[in-house]
Amino acid sequence: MSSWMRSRGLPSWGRVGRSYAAGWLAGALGALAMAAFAEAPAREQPETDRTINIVAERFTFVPSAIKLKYGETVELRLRSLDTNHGFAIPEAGVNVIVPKRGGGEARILFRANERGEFPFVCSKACGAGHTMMRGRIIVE
Ligand SMILES: [Cu+2]
Repeated sequence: MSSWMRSRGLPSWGRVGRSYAAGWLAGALGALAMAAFAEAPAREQPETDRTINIVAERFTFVPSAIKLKYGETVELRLRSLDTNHGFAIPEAGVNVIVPKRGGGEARILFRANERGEFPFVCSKACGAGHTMMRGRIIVE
């Protein structure tokens, strides 16, 4: 069992989709309108450049500092070694449940289309150290 979620903030598929639509419209207005139309690919999930596995366990995420290159697209796969946790990237509008041990993984597509640091936190109360359970994505 896994849950897919598209982030809605800046580093997100939503942004990718709008950029792509804008590019397609510009092409359709040009001399190669028919060619652009014929070659417009189906809207599928873009391929990811790599997968990053993240393990959640009271009260850490490992790794807790994830460096990405500007422009790359990654799939974050999260699994828990104990109880249910949450994984939220507030600035990207991401918030998913990381199912308890044996319950599968949560998957998130993240496009690094903005430089900077994007903190992430556990968003599901998981015990005494819950508020210390955090990390950051660094887009360089
Ligand atoms: Cu927690």
